[in-house]
Amino acid sequence: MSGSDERKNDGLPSTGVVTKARPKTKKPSMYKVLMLNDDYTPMEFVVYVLERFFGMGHEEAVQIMLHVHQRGVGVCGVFTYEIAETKVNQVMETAHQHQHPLQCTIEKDGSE
Ligand code: TYC
Repeated sequence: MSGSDERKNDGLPSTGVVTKARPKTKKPSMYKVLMLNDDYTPMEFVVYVLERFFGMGHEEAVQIMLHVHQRGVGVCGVFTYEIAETKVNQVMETAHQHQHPLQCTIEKDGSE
């Protein structure tokens, strides 16, 4: 290099990576995926959605569906923003395909 900013042979400026000594250790914010009740979506369809997109077993899916049916809203899971957004999109897309008005939303998780 002999004081210049060029490599031995290629004549191009050399490149480098600047690294920070102090690693960032912040945990990502977490987001709840909420399922909302309505009067028209069949119970079996909600159970199917919970099993398919939230990896729930049948018993758990039935419990969550009944909770939403009785209380109006329930938590399907807590995820990073990108995953939560994907889950909501998958639920809304599938509900729309089947012409059900099922609604799902994201809420920032308070317990951090
Ligand atoms: N209330 C619906 C019914 O009686 C069932 C239902 C449950 C719909 C949960 C949406 O998120 C929901 N068919």
